[in-house]
Amino acid sequence: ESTHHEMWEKLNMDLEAHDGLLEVLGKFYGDIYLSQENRLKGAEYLDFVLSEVHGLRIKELQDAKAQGRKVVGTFCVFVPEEITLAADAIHVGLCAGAEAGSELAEQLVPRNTCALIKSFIGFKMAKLCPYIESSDMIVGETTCDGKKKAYEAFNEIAPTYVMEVPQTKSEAARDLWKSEVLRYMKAVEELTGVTITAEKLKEGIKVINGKRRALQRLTRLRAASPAPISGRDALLVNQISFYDDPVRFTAKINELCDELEARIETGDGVAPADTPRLMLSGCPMAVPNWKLPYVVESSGAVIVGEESCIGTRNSRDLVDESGETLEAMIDAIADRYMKIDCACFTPNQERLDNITSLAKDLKADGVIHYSLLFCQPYSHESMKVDKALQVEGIPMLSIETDYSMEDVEQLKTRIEAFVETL
Ligand code: BJ8
Repeated sequence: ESTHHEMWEKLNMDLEAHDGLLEVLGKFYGDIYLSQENRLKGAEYLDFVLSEVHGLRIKELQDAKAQGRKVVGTFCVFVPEEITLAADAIHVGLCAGAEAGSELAEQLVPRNTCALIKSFIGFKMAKLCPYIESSDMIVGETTCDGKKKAYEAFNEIAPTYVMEVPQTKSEAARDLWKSEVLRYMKAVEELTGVTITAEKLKEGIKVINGKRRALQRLTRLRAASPAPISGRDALLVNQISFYDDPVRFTAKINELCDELEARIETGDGVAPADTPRLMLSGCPMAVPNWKLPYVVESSGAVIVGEESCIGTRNSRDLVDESGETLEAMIDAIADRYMKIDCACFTPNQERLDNITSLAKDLKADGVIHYSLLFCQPYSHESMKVDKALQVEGIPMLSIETDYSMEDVEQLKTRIEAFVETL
């Protein structure tokens, strides 16, 4: 503990406020996670990583930095992790899911900004995030208006490199995106002093595909009834995928999947087989945003999937591994990332198709669409998602909320009423 404090102090964090945050989080985690019944043995890994998310993992980053490696912090699944890895750098997610610092953030961004944006700005301003402080390069992207304007403001307090993500899936958009992937590759090479070779990039692609395959395996296993893992734990797996070392993470999640397979064989689950099965869809839930899954799973339902960037949107597509030249691999990476069906794209029919087929694959009885307050892209699409699901006879409930706990009772009432109709 005391060595962690020294490390945090060196990172110029606000120790007192940070201790307070860890205490609140510890209690929150106990209530939401440790209280679950019939949890998997593999959840020990999740508990450990989460308990050391600001401790041992930051220590690992610091040790790697001492050996000359660089850390790249990101806010969006569009930043190609394969390239970061190929330059021997470490790729971490910086999105935050807690309200701490949000009031400070309102000095830099308008009040009617979504909670996810306010949270990462607030964490920086309140000196609460050891990942931001450990990052040698912070990468933003032109996705929603809220984010792209926020990075201009954020750049004043933390220099931010911005990738231009196109808004359509046209050929011209794909050309722009490929040029952005190349520009990112150059920037990472400059940062690290490492020249990315075909061999290194091939390895990066292999490692990140491995991580995605493990997550895909988890998704498939959740089609089983009774549900073998809670939605809370599955969300945590996805959240941790943005922080932990990818090779270690992949091994641990494959072990967890072995345990799930054994459970499924014996018909064991986290809830009785007749428990209504819900899929979540919409905005990403950054750690420690566990509010909605907790409310849903305390309302007589079990969550069987997350159609979100901290969920299947980040694991569904792999990079083609057949390319042997650097050029072919860059093309494969550009193509894979252009498949991301973020609501920032127009039109975005793929997302509707992906949601309906995922809901069917997971045998979901209903879908809860989740938009953060003030998130235009996902709020708009919630209406289209509702219509697309209606055609398939799958009921949907649309929820708009933020990170505050004030509406928990109200959410519970609405979700219970929805679950009763299933
Ligand atoms: S690829 S979903 S990670 S942009 S919730 S900040 S959209 S106002 S997060 Fe995202 Fe990349 Fe898309 Fe995925 Fe804006 Fe909405 Fe806030 Fe959002």
